[in-house]
Amino acid sequence: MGQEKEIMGAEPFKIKMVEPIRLIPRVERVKRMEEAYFNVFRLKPDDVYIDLLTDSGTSAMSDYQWAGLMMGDESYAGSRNFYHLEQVVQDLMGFRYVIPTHQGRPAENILFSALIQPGQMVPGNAHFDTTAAHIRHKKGIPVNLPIPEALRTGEFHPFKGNVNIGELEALLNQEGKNIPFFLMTITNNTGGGQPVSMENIRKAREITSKYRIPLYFDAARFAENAYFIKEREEGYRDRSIKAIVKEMMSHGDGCVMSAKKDGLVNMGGFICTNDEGVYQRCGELLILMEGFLTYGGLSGRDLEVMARGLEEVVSEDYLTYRIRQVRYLGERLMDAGIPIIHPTGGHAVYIDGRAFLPHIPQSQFPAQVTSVELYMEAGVRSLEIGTVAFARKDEKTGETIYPPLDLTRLAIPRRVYTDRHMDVVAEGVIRISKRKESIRGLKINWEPKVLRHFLAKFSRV
Ligand code: PLI
Repeated sequence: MGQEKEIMGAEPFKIKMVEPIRLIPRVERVKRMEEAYFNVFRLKPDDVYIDLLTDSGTSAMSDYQWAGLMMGDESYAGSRNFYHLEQVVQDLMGFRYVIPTHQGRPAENILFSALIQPGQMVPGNAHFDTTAAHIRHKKGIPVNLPIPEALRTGEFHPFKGNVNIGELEALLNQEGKNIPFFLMTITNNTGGGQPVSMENIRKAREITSKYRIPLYFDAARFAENAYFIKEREEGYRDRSIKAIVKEMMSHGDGCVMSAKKDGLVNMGGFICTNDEGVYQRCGELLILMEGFLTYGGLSGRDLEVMARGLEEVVSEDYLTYRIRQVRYLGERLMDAGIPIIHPTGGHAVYIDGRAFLPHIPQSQFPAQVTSVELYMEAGVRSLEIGTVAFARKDEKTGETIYPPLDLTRLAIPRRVYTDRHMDVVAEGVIRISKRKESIRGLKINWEPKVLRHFLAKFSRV
């Protein structure tokens, strides 16, 4: 008997509970979309067949997590579930202080309130929309420094999430005194869920240390990032995911975390820091905004399932299944000639809206149009991460500054859908592609002042 390879590749779980979904008829989908002002956030989930709006807070919990719900200690101060969470996070990430919050945004709000002075710049590889909005809310200036390959959607690069080291060094050299911290987002959600290499993290650490600038992670998808390092980076193949996570985090001073992603929970987050002063300032703000240090806006049972989710997410079997499913959808689309960000990232497949609907100008939101059409075609809800989300008016000239990428994101909830669901999604996109010449653009009729994509109302051009 030779060394035969094990048969592998199926989901590393079996399904214990199901939630029915259904495809409402096409005429109703068209009506629902018009009633929602062509904004997918305004759709009712009962009218959605396959919901790829986000991978945030949409994971299926395991039996181990559900069992943990019953172990909630709802004491106002000192809940034992907080200490479990603290121990898991310290063991996983190695940071000294752990502050629970109810999701990623309050973590950003509190940490940034503690660190940013008006007028300061916060560089990063790719800030997410809420992150950039929170930096601006503290009167700071978010600065994205992606590598050039990140903007070339069809080109392969193993670590498109990397920060541009040359530009980072130049900025720190020029503005060092005006920079409270550097934020490394792993994986980069805005640019395709693309990972950051260990080498890039290490180099960013070297430069930020030279200028005495703390390095924080936006760690929402840290486990997916670690998986790509193991898969693609020289020297990590034989390291465990946990060891890779520990090494990544050893280059940072702390993190903000939306546990709604790689925490495998429906609600939860935290801040970590090694700096006692920062911990104290954040703790005071936490009590003001979220609650006591040992619950941070969550019930004890929520803290427990978060601790258990973090234990589970670093399983290599789970991550192999997870990344493979995202890749499967990407491959189905690429085989049909659909322009997507290549390679696929950790949590989603991103269609390049301008390449997909080249006859629709960016001012008429091709990626938003794709998202709207996909709902009407197949009942699939996706999300625009492009012009609607990121275009801004230049304060001086009043001109629109367009983001470099206009993307439709198909974010895959964790442990929720099967490959057959992915086939339906791919089929929906392919059908749109066949009739795309007849598709028209959209215009905005109303928008709120911040984070307009959540609520904006559109109509057909
Ligand atoms: O949705 P929150 O407040 O738990 O987390 C905010 C947040 C911070 N950083 C990153 C990288 C995110 O992706 C993020 C939230 N993302 C959402 C909601 C998404 O749909 O991608």
